[in-house]
Amino acid sequence: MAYFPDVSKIEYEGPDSKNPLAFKHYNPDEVVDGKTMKEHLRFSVCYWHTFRGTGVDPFGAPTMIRPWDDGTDSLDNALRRVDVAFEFMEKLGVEFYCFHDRDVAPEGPTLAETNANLDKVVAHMKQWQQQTGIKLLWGTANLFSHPRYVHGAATSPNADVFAYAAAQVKKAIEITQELGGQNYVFWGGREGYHNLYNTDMKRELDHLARFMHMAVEFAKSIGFTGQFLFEPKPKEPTKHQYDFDAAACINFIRTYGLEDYIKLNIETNHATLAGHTMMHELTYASIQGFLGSIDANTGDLLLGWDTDQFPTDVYLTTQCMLVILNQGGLAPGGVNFDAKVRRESFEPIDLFYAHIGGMDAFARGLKIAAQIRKDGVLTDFIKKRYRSFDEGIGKKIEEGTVTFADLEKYMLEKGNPDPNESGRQELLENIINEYI
Ligand code: XLS
Ligand code: NI
Ligand code: NI
Repeated sequence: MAYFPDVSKIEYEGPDSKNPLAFKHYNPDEVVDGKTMKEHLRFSVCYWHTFRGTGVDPFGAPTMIRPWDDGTDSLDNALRRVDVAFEFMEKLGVEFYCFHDRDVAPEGPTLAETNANLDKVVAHMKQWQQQTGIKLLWGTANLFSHPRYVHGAATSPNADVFAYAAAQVKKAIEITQELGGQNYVFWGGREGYHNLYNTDMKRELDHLARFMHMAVEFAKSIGFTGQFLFEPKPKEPTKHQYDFDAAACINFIRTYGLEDYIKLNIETNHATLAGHTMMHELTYASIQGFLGSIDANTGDLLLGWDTDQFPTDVYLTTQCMLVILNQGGLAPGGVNFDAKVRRESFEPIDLFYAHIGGMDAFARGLKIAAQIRKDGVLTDFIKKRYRSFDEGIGKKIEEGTVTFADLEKYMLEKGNPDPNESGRQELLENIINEYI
C-alpha cells in the first residue's frame, strides 16, 4: 500500500530543474571536499514533527490532513504510521531518522504494558530498517508530555518520578541499541524551573547529573556504544532550562565529570532563543570537542518561541557547514530536521516540499562552505590577523613562558604597542556574498 501514491523517489535533477519534487542541489553521491554529500550531511527525519505533528497550536485545533492516521492512540495506528514513515523516508532518500519512545508507540495503563507496546512497534521498525537500509541516528525518551512530569523528570522533587524517568530512559536506551542507534539524546524537557522560590537548584542539578551517570553506566553494562548527546535549549517549556546553551551544558558536563561520555546536539532555533547565532553555538561547542550533532531547523526572528521551521536560509546553512567542515564532519552525528511544516501547510505533499527544501539548502551550504575553505578566504585572513602570536612576544605568551613582570618590562622598553589593523568585516561580508 502506498501512502504517498503521487510521489515517486525524489531524484537529483540539478539547479536548472523546475520540478518541485526533485533535488536541485542535493546529489547524494557527488563528492565534495573528499566525501560524498550523503556522508557529509547524514540527513535525518524526525518522527515527532513529521509523523505526529497535528498542527495544533495554543489557539486552535489540529489542521493536518493525514489520511492514514485514524486519530486514535491504538497500536494498529502506531504500526501503520511506521509504514508511512518508511515509505516517506525511502522516497525522500534520507538515510537516518530519530524518535522519542512515545512518538512511536502508545502508553499503556502500566509501565510494563507501555514497554510491551514499544517492543511490538520497535520490532516493526527493525524490519523496515533491514528492508530499506534506513538507520537510526538517535533515540530519546519523552520525559515532558505526560502529567507525571509536571515538575520535571530527573529534576522533579518527587523521587518516584525520577525513578519512573530512569526506567523509561533505560528502556529507551535498550530500544535504541536494538535498532542500531548511533547516538542517544538527552533534551531537558521540563528540566528547569519557573520560580526559584520553590526550587532547590543545587539539588536539581545534582539529580540531573546522577541521572546521566546512571544512563552512561547502564549503556556500558549492555555494551551500547552510541554517543550520548545533550541538547541545549534556554527556555520553553520552563522559564529557565538547565541546558540553557552550549556554554551552560559544557559547564554542567565538566562539573559533573561527564566529559568523556556526552557531547552536544545543537539546534538552531534554540541558539536563537538563547540570544546566540547558530554559528556561535556550533563554534563554541566545536572548539572544545563537544559538537556531536545538529538539529537543523530555524526560528522566526520576530517570534519569541520555538517555531521549528525548516531551514531555507543559505547563509545559515553555509555558516553551519563552515563549522562542521572545520571539525572534519559530524559522524556519528548528523543533520536532523527537528522541524515542522506550518499549521497552514496541512497536506501530506507539504512534508516532501519541506524536507526537499531543507536538504537542498544544506547541500548548497555544503558546496559553498567547501569552496570558501578551499579558497582560504576566511582562514587566510584569520591566520594573518593573529600573526603577532606566531613569533616574538606573542609566541611566548601562548607558550606560557612569560609573566606579567616580563610583559611590563617588554612594554616599558618598547614604549607603545604596534598599531592595530582593520578587522575588514564589511569586506569579508562582501566576499562571502560573492560565494552565495
Ligand atoms: C524541543 C527539542 C526536542 C529534542 C528531542 O524543543 O528540540 O525536539 O530535539 O527531545
Ligand atoms: Ni531538538
Ligand atoms: Ni526545538
